[in-house]
Formats: sequence, structure tokens, C-alpha cells
Amino acid sequence: MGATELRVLSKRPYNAEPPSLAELVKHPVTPLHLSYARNHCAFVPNPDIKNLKSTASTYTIKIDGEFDGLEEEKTVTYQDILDRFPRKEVITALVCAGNRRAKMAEKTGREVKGIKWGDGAVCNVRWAGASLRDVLLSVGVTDKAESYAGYHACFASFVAPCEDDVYYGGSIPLADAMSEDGEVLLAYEVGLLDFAVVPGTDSEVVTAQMNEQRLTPDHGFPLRMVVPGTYGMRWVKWVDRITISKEESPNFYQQRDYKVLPDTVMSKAMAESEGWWSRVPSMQHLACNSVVADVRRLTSACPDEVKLKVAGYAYSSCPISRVEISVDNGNTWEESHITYQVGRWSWALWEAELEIVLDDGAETDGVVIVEEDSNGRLKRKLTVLSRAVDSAGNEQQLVCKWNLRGVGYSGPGERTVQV
Ligand SMILES: Nc1nc2c(c(=O)[nH]1)N[C@H]1C(S)=C(S)[C@@H](COP(=O)(O)O)O[C@H]1N2
Ligand SMILES: [Mo]
Repeated sequence: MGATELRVLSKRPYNAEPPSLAELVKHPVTPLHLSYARNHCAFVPNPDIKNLKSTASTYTIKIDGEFDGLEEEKTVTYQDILDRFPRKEVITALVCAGNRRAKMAEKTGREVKGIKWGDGAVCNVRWAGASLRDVLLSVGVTDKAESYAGYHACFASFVAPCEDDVYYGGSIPLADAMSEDGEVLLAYEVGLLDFAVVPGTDSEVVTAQMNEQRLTPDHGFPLRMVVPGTYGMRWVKWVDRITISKEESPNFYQQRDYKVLPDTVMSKAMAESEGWWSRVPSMQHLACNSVVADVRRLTSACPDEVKLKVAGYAYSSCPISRVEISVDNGNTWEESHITYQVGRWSWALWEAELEIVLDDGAETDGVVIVEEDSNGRLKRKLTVLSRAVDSAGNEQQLVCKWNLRGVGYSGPGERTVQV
């Protein structure tokens, strides 16, 4: 189940997104068959998911680095992660930095390098695992917040070589990794199916449901990083080494990818020869963003009155405080209704109903006359825009510049329909 229902953007590496955004936003917690897949390695590692005993005894994470308490390399097994640490849950959005890349190409009229993701490289998932902070403390990392500045927690997966490097890696600031409310997890479960354990159900059913929740290989089994509020490329799947370092991860995907290069950097050759990769910071925290996922026409008594139901999603690195929509090209905005948002890290789903009176034949901002049909009736196109504001006051950009890799597109959500 699952993979076949996604729209496949590339087979090797396997990259796929949900075929319908309208379907995606029907589910507050994204089901497995609608969760995008993003891989830089030609094949998904194939650990022994059926034989958990052997996985538990053979799969380990090595922890090392230049930090107080880590003088020697430490080893933590999969079984340790399951047994020795409290199970923590977090519902959080997972967003690819390339989400909306196709929109960037369309809006700027310029070619961008990378997989042409639509607006579907995003999902909202309930994860469970051990807190990274608990694990790092257990191996001896000192519990002194003042000492974290300037250090990074580098995550690596050596199980599969990647397109541009021999392993996959990425890092986050150590302060984020150790933050008590950052909720960074070494996750072993993914609650892609939003079920409730009904009291009184027999244990077999519950066990079946629990098994359903185990991470699938393509989403990182046995263990993956979950880093709420940070872009997906730092959520290293099949993680098998954590290194505390004064430098960010040396991996290609930290150093020479996932950076918003200035719009004057026109080619990879220019980025290399002018040293841009080391001059531009790595992308980390999610920028405020929203998307119009669905626009449906409701019945209306009067032919020149258009009633629309609009729905979409929004996310940022902190909760969304409002999402506004516009049908006049951004001249005026009205607030939508947030229908779902939980905790600090989930996405927000939003909806709005609109009534638009079409002036006879007039071409207003955003309402474009397309053609007259054989009965002399006008066919018009209408564009609905969205923009989000988060609880820290960050606003979604109204104009998002081009960048070579097409990452971090956060121009307004936009969907055009015929009315
Ligand atoms: N080991 C490994 N981890 C990885 C990747 C990868 O290619 N290899 N891709 C990253 C990227 S770019 C994203 S957006 C997320 C996607 O997670 P998903 O495939 O579970 O949706 O995983 C991240 N973790
Ligand atoms: Mo990504």
C-alpha cells in the first residue's frame, strides 16, 4: 500500500508526493499513503524489519565528538532506545526545503535546479521515540546550556551512499538538540494512521495497531531524527552516528546544498568558483508558508454571485496565528478559519467561504475574463491567494525571489479556478 498512490517524481532515488492537495488537507494527520518520500540514495536500505530481535541486537548508534563527557565513542543499541528512555510523542509537520519548487520556477519564469516538487512535499505526523536530549545526557554530554553555543549535533547515516556523497548527513545547533522544549527525537514509531486505542479492545488488535505504527523502511526504520520546526533534510533517516562538533556536518547536503544563494548566482559552476556555498548560511528553521490546496464552488442562487469554499495548510517554525486569503491579487485580505492545529509543531489547516459578485463584464484585479462562450456568457478565471502569519509575528513573503536550487519558496499560496 502507499507508494503506488503517490505521484512519483523520480524512481531512483525514490521521490514522490501526494497526487491531490485537496486530499492531503482532508487529513489533519497525514496517512502513510499520502506522505511524501524524499531520498538522496538510489535505494532504500532494507533492514530486517520482520525480525525485530535481530535488528534490536545488531542496530546501533555511535555517539562521539569533541565535547565534555564524550572523550570516548559511545554505543547505544536500538533496544536501548526502546527500553531505557521514556517514550515521547510529538505531532509535527515534516517539510522538504524543496516544497513548492515548481511554483518558484513558474512565478519567476526561471529554471531552478532540482526535483520539481509541487506543493505536496509536506506532511503532518505523530512520531514517537526517545528524546535526543535524554540519550545525549545518558552518554555523558554535560547538562550546561551555556556550553552549547557554537557546537552542532551532526547526524549521519552510513547505510546507503547518496547521489553526491558517500553517506547522508546533516546537523542542527547543539542548543536545539539539547533544548528541553525542542522535542528532538530519535524516532522509532510513526503514527501515520490516526487511530485511538479503544479501551477494552483485545491486546491482539492493539499490537496490530502498534506494528502499524513502526517506522517503515522508506521513512527511516529503525531510527530517524525528528526535528520539529526544522526543514526535512536534517531529519536524517536510518541514523547510525551522532557527532558533536564545532563545525556543522561536513556532509554535502549540509555544506553545498540547501542554501538560499543570492539571485545573482546563476549556476553551480559560479557557486563553486566564487565560493558561495561557504558564504551563505545553511537553511534550518521553517519559514512561514501557506498553500491553497482546494477551491470548490458551492451552489449559489444568483449566477453572478460565486460562492467558494477554500482550504489549505500553513506551517512555520512556531504556531500559525492566522491565515489570510485574497481574491483581488493581494489588494485586500480576509481572515480564514483555522480548523486544526495542535501543540507547538503541527501544521495548521484552514478554511474559508467566499462570496464574490462578478461585475458584468468588468475585469477586476484578480478576476480575469478568459473568453465568451457560444451563448455570450463570460468564462472567468479567479485566483485565490493565501498568506500566513506566525505567533512570533513572521509573515509569509508576498514576493519570493528566485534562487539556484529553488529551495525555501514561500511566496503566497495560489490556486486558480474557473468561475
Ligand atoms: N539518510 C537519509 N535521510 C534523509 C534523506 C536522505 O536522502 N537520506 N532525505 C532527507 C530529506 S531531504 C527529507 S525532506 C526527509 C524526507 O523524509 P520522508 O522520506 O520520510 O518523507 O528525509 C531526510 N532524511
Ligand atoms: Mo528535503
